[in-house]
Amino acid sequence: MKTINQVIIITASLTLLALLTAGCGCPDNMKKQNEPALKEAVAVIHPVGGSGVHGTVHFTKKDGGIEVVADIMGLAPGKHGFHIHEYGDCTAADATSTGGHFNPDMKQHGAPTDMDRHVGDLGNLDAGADSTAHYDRTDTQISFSGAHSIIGRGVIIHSGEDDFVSQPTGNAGSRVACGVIGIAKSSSNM
Ligand SMILES: [Cu+2]
Ligand SMILES: [Zn+2]
Repeated sequence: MKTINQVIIITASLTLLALLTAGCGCPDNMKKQNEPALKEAVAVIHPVGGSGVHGTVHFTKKDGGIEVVADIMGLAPGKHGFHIHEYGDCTAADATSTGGHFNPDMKQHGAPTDMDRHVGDLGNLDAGADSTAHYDRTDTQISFSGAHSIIGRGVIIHSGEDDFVSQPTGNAGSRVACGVIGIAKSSSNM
């Protein structure tokens, strides 16, 4: 026959076990506040088909927005449309699996400096005679959180120039390279 003390100990143990197995039980917004803000993202750019176009795009949070730095090789000299597309899915042979330009606000296609533009409209890369392009500008529309978040979306480089006028793509031609925007390892160190 159990004593009162034994019953109390068993009840207390079961309560403790229940608390441990239930986990945090924190509301979601509390969990989010405890996560460090994302500072850096990266996309490794792979060729589509036999284009040979490849490189990296780094995204870094700055006071005035997100700085985008791209270094791309294997391009035909001249301008090439450079966009963030809706899906981070480069599985299709022609990269059409990335969908259209990332456009959460249902706006018109435009130049990166236009008020009326897709969030994904980053303009053009400009490749020199050596087939490489360097791009560095800070964008105020893209984000690492909320409706404009680019994390997990696609980066596409096109065969031709984005004219900033033709709808909805800028008439930039086929897709010659594709990458997926992921959280950079260095992001956790900042
Ligand atoms: Cu595009
Ligand atoms: Zn667009």
